[in-house]
Amino acid sequence: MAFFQEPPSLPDPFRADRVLQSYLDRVLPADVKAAVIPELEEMGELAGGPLHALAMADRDSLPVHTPFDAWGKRVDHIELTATWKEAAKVAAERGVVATAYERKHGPYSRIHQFALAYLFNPSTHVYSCPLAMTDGAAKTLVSHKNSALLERALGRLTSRDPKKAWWSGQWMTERTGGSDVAISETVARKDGDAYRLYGTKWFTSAATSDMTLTLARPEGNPPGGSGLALFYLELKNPDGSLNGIVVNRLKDKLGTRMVPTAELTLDGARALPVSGLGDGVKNITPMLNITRTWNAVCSVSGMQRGLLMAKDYAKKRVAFGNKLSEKPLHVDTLAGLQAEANAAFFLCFRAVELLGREEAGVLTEEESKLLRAITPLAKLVTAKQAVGVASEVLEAFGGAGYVEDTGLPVLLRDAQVLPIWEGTTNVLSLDLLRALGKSGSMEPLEREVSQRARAADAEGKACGLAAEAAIAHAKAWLMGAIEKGPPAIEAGARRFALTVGRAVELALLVEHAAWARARGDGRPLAAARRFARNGVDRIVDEDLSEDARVLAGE
Ligand code: MFK
Repeated sequence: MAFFQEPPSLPDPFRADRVLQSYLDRVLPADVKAAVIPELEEMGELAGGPLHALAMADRDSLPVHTPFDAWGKRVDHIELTATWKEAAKVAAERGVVATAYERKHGPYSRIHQFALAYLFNPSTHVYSCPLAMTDGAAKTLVSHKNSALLERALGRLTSRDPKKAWWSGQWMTERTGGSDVAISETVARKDGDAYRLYGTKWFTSAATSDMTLTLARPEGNPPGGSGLALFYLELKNPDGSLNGIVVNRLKDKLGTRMVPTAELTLDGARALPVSGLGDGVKNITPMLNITRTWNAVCSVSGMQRGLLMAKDYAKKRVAFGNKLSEKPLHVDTLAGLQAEANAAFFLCFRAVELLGREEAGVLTEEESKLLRAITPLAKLVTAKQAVGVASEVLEAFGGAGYVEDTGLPVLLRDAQVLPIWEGTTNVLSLDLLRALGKSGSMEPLEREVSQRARAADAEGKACGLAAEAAIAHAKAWLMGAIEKGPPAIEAGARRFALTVGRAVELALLVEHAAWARARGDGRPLAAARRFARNGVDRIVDEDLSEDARVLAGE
């Protein structure tokens, strides 16, 4: 009889996720856990069942932009995919954003919310994008205490009723650049009690949202980020027509293909200032810090999804006489990846924990400095891990990982955006330096590593010492670079950030390993050891600038 390979199947992503379960066991008080776990079980069943089945069946669908109706009238209708329509409904009903604002579990509410998002995300073809921006918009309106806008939008952004729920966009990028936002060209002209915006937004994710936050320069304002203002804008007029917005086209992207990313012209879009008429870049940072946290959560959940599939497949696929799960080299390869994913999980959820504490009003001053630094760190480190792990996951399937109708290549395509949007690795490495300089976050980071590392038991001690050594090396490098001047600091900023981030990851893993071993679970220790051997310290002490110059000039 001809051979046909049994395909991989996705286990229930909550029940199969021992790291998430063990983490929740450790950090949540019993009453919170009792309330949260049933919701996560339900989300796991949905994400591993009907949502995953729909996402697989709908794999090739794309959003479709219809610029004109049959009679030539400009309509700019964007039709979403079936997966996205269902994801919107489930996200509202299950409170994937709302949970954070209902705050039923005080400082643990963000853990609750992001655990839901973590399970939901990989079965939705990146519906996490509008959710992240919606969460970021809600947070930004709350931060700026604009009572009229809060009254108008907050209840909708955090609604559990799919018919009432609003989604938000985040329009920052213009043709002048996605990183250097301060040189944005959009202008804002006063019109009665509002403003009219004129300009082009070059990458607007989820252009089908109900509202957006965006930046524009009020006429007469000076150049630079402080001359921009933060505006609130609803996409539709009361009669359903677009609010001075033309959709020029949807982007044709490598991944996130269900996300309707549009190039827009703003031609008199009516908008309201959120917080004064300046400091736009600074005023939008609450949104950036939320979407960056989402990015980290989605990086980790994407890695975990790929590994669940690869491990399932390894138990089925036979080569050279054995299952892959019995092949030492395959097992060794997957172990290295699992260690990366586990370490990333703890860094990401540490950022989530601190955010929840901030919102519950219990964050200490030290934790506040830590949160400022850990947010860009978690985003930049986990995004890089997500791309590396996704690439290896595809390889673990051999040729099948490269074939579209297995549903596997999308894991890599969708991972590749994670180090790009919401601040590239380099921009976030520089943001970390900004946080260290401005908020004095280096010592809190060092203390974070040493306190966690010192929670190690005898078996984990060597890993704890490796984490402490790496962060000490990073600090020593920074001190030396400061003496050499800005070019030396900037050239080494990525290696510095990756070292600090990986040191924090290892220390958090070591701490959890000690807790888990005391309860008979040796797996986190195995992950910590393996992660330490994958390499934590990326610092290079030699001056590489001459090599860099020579190679750049090739
Ligand atoms: C999977 C889920 C994720 C889904 C997301 C999906 C949606 C995707 C949509 C997008 O991709 S939107 C585009 C995202 N764009 C970015 O993330 C921008 C990247 N560039 C930066 O982050 C630059 O660093 C920045 C634009 C902030 C640089 O601008 P400036 O004007 O040179 O900033 P400057 O002068 O250093 O900082 C202005 C102020 O903001 C300073 O405060 P002060 O005025 O009090 O000194 C900074 O300290 C402060 N600031 C900057 N970044 C901050 C911050 N404060 C807190 N947190 C931060 N992250």
